Amino acid sequence: MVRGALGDVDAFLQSASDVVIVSHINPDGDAIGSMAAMGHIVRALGKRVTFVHETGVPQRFSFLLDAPCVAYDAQMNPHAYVICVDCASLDRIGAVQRMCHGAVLNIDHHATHNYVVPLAASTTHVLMDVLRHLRVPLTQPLASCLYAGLLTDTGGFRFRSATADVFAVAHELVCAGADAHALAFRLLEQKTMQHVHVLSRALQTLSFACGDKVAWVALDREALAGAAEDDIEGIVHIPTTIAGVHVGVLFKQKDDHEVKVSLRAQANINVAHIAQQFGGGGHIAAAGCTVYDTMERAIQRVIAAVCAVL
Ligand SMILES: [Mn+2]
Repeated sequence: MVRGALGDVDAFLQSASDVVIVSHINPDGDAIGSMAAMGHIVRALGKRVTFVHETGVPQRFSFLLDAPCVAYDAQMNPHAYVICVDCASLDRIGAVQRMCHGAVLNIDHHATHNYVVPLAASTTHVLMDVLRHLRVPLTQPLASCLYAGLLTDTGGFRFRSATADVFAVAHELVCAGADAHALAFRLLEQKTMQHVHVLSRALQTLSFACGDKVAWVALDREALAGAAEDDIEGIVHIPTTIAGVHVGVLFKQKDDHEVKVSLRAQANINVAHIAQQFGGGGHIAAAGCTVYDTMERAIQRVIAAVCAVL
């Protein structure tokens, strides 16, 4: 583990009496789990907390927060003390940036901020160090929030980030009262009705190319109507996790001539290179781009580019 400046956290919290806590747009379980956990930590130190988010909190994560989260509006007063959690950079908090008029503490596991542990599995994993340092007791509600972030950011302890250290932290959190079964059900297994509708539409379009080494699904605007970004979460895994498939692709139609493409590689294939051909980018095994063309043509062009490297 890399040690960041825990002294920054001290200095910030010593001078603040009233803190705004915020996370990134399209929040995931780690974002909301970290906001909620940070809320518990700050309150344990006798300070006031306000949760703010650009778009509000997706319903399935809202049970983690023990106080309402205010959806940002431009009339809101600037604030002297803002804590961002799970944000690789400040612009990830969207319009809430306009509220930051003073000290900003950024606690994350992605990049270089006030306090970052880049090798940590989740921001809530990093927050374990923060609460130990501040000698905040690990209560049951706090343990649940921390566990929620660890669980979701490791894909249910399935990703490479699920190290022995992660299981040691998970053990500590379950001992402190985090309900592993209930949290796994609510955060990983339970689906929204919208998700199931989108999934059903996606499966109807499941297609293969290149000797079944490429699989793709496509969601047109009608299939996406009423679905939030969170409802589409995980759909790209459907083509990608089929045995024998090397590259899985999800096409999402945004407009008549605008299609968002997500590429995932199972084998040792660099899908970032393919996304770059269309002006996008990403990682070797997970990349994306936007193709300004009709759905039909976008599918043709991207699948041809994928098949060309197989
Ligand atoms: Mn995270």
